[in-house]
Amino acid sequence: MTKDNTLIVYGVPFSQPVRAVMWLLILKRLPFTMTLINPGSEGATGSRNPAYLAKNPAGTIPCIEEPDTGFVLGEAHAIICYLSRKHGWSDVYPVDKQIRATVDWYLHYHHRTIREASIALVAPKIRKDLNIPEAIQDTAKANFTRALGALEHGWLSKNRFLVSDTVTLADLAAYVEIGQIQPRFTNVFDFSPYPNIRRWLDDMANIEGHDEVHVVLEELGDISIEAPSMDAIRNANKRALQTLKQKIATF
Ligand SMILES: N[C@@H](CCC(=O)N[C@@H](CS)C(=O)NCC(=O)O)C(=O)O
Repeated sequence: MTKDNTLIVYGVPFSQPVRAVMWLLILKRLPFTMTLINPGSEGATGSRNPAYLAKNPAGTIPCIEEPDTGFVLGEAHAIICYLSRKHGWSDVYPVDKQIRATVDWYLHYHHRTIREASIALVAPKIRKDLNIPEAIQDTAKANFTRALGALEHGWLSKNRFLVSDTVTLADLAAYVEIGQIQPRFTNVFDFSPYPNIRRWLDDMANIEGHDEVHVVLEELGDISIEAPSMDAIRNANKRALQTLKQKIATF
């Protein structure tokens, strides 16, 4: 890809599904530029601004754009599968039909289950604008913990990673949700009853790109006692963007 045709990723580093896309791109060393789009905002750089809605009518991040073709794609899992198919990244999205289908199984399963970690534990502190009712937070927490049990006693009791003994797209998608609530980051969940998950979290922290993608959480720190200020969130995103730029420059 020439410089002008560098892939554009719309989003902010704090967003979980944006992190899944960024992590894949760093792991595979595909250069990209991030265009900041603030979730939920109607302002000029907001995900609910008409200019962005024209690209992604759902008004969500992430979204990618290929400048050479003008092709635009939303939904993190559609994006990571598309990029993996396009570039032949068969290590993370194996061509074996059954293994690929199992990765897809997890990616579909994720949405109302593991993804609920954000609604239950993180968004109430970070996205005050969403005003998430307590009943919804409770349901999300129940959905999340049931799914975490499925990972603990099912998927991760059979393999080192979710689908096999090597990392796939399923692991990246799952970690951006589960990893964020660990004591080392936001510290809002107790993992002591989950030994397989703890082992997997440690393994995932050694995967290329983990540290750069999670700078935003390191900057934000523990949110278990006090919700971070808007300034702290903004600064964490800023610092994360600098790190990403430095990393991409090394590709
Ligand atoms: N299923 C979507 C979820 C994307 C999503 O929920 N993103 C959030 C930020 S983490 C967002 O854009 N929210 C828009 C809003 O709050 O209006 C995906 O995986 O891409």
